[in-house]
Amino acid sequence: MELHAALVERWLRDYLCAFGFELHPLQVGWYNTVLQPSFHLAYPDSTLAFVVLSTPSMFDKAFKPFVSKQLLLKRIRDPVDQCISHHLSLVKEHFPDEKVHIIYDYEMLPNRKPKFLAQTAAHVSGAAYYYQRKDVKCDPWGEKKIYGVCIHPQYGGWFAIRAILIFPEIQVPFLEQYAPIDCVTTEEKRIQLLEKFNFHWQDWSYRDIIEVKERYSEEQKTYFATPPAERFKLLGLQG
Ligand code: B12
Repeated sequence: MELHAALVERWLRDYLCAFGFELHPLQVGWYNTVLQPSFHLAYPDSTLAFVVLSTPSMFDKAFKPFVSKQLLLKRIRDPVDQCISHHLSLVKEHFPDEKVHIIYDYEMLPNRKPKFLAQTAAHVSGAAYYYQRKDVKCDPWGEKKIYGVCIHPQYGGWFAIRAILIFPEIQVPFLEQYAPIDCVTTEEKRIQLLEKFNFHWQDWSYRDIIEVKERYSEEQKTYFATPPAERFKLLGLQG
């Protein structure tokens, strides 16, 4: 990787990892080539980008301190989203001479399609393997719509894909691409995974499809199982 890009990555890693985030670099072209044009990100192929994941420890390392410091959270969005945008805005401020475009997982285009496909970005950056229906040879689902799911080699399904950071002025034509680790290898397990993610996602079991290093605490599970509108109350903030 070019020196400038390497320095940017080093700073981002040092800053974000301390808060329980994980970072994976990619060229925008890797993402665009697997997608139809309507989903393309409009940057040259060798543009540097990073996928940002939150790992289980983000809740204690970033979210709880963030909430305790906020006297008045803006009520327009989920507190977790606010915490993440707080940290990523600080990233932007750290690079005042650099253009940094941030797209969050929840951002939609006017046609209601997501601005970026988080799972595809995670897969092409090597962060987490994206298991899709087409990864199963003989599938049992007939006409049903089956959504795909990413599995992280260390955290299984206990993580979220939060954003993509794009540095339009940094080109990295020699960035090395790493394939994501295929950790759900058998047909049987892949079917089980997609069944769980699509039809039983609320019992959390898809997240444990492989042995994991760390999962969400009971406190974090309760928080995420609470509908967004009621989360302010759960945090003891005005509801
Ligand atoms: Co949701 N959801 N969701 N979700 N959702 C996201 C997918 C995401 C990534 C959010 C996040 O992490 N912040 C996570 C998944 C994490 C993971 O994969 N480990 C997530 C989760 C966790 C959930 C829930 C469990 C609820 C929750 O806890 N938040 C449930 C589970 C599903 C269920 O209901 N049983 C859930 C539900 C939903 C609904 C409300 C149903 C919708 C529709 C789901 C869907 O379409 N997949 C939903 C949405 C809309 C999203 C969101 C915002 C966009 C997904 C989307 O519209 N994709 C994403 C966040 C994001 O991406 N910004 C979260 C569009 C479709 C067309 O994309 O199926 O991947 P696609 O198809 C593309 C690929 O196949 C690609 O091309 C296609 C497009 O042309 N492609 C590729 C083609 N060939 C190839 C080849 C390769 C190698 C690759 C990599 C790609």
